[in-house]
Amino acid sequence: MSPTKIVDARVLVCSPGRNFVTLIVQTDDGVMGYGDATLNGRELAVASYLRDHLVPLLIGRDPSRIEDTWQMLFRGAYWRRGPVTMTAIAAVDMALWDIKAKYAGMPLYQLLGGRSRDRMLVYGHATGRDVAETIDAVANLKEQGYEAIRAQSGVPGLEKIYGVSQSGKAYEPADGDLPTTEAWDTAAYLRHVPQLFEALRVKFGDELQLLHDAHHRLSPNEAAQLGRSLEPYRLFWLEDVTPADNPESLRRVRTQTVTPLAIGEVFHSLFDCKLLIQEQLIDYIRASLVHAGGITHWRRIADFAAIYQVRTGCHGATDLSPITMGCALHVGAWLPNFGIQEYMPHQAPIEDVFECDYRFERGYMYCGEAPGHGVSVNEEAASKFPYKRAYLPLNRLKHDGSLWDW
Ligand code: KDG
Ligand code: MG
Repeated sequence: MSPTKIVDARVLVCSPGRNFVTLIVQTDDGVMGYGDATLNGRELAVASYLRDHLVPLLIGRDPSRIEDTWQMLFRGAYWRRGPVTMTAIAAVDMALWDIKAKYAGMPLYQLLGGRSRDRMLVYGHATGRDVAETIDAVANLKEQGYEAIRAQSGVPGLEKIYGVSQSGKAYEPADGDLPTTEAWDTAAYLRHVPQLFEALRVKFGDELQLLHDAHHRLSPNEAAQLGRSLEPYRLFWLEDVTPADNPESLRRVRTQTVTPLAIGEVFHSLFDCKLLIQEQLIDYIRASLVHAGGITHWRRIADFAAIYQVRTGCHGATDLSPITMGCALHVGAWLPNFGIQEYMPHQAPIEDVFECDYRFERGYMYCGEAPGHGVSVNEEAASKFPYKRAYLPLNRLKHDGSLWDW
């Protein structure tokens, strides 16, 4: 049986440990679909976009018309793309796919074309204030069965840096009611990173897959230097070496190093990554389902990437809710050119609010067999965790205090 119309769509903003925005769409016969709409540090802008501009368009629509709804929200707005718009559209799209799969009585991956793989390889995050601490963190993840590990470490002379927890707790970058400030020194970073990976290869040998995130801070030439200096350590990928604004930057990097490159967690659409994919300037595309228009648009990116032998490596930081993870795992189970999935486990009390049927086991994630994308929200529990303003940090050059990319 098919639903006839959407009778309710509501936006839930909650903070069980960190902020999440969720869209809940309900059909006339009571089926609920859930979509993630979280945009770290700008959550309320997406909540308003949904509440004030999209929800009125959804009420009364046929929820089975996913493609037409997507086209209406994207092309019909006149103002296209951008992170707020594309995150809001993604939330609607995930919720409608969830509803369609629930009506079909199938796990979402079946609607996409069925399984291509049994389980999804993930990479975990190892961080330490220095090389020794990072080695311990890698050893710890290895023991948990991870086969691929991203390694970040503090840089001598820099007090605080992206990816490294200062408190001993799990790293959560949106840590201030107002933005905190970090100090940056490119030369110190470029000297340090090869030493970290040298130490990791000496300790763990050749088999372990190692990744690193440069977090958008280098010029094309500096990125090329880093890529070359890391070649002896055979990384799985080097991520976000240059800011994503100029895709042409990657041409210079690509011709200078064979270290595999990944980029795209801040992309919103195929138009952001078209050139990078078409010219085969990257090996992995990192766009996420939540910020790149949901399943409907994201799979167009992935299909386009497949033609050029680019594989996926979906963003999976804690600022993406379990709903995005659920969708990414179903898509990953089907997608022929799936590469790897980032996995940063959410912290308590998130499990009081989100019920998930996916699981992690020994370095791999498994999506569940329940109809839909397998993640739902307990609205009553969510109401106990109200929104708390939180910003990502700012980054300033250590030597003169001018603003840098974070
Ligand atoms: O909100 C910003 C985070 O999602 C980002 O800093 C995480 O770079 C990141 C990653 O690779 O997970
Ligand atoms: Mg990143």
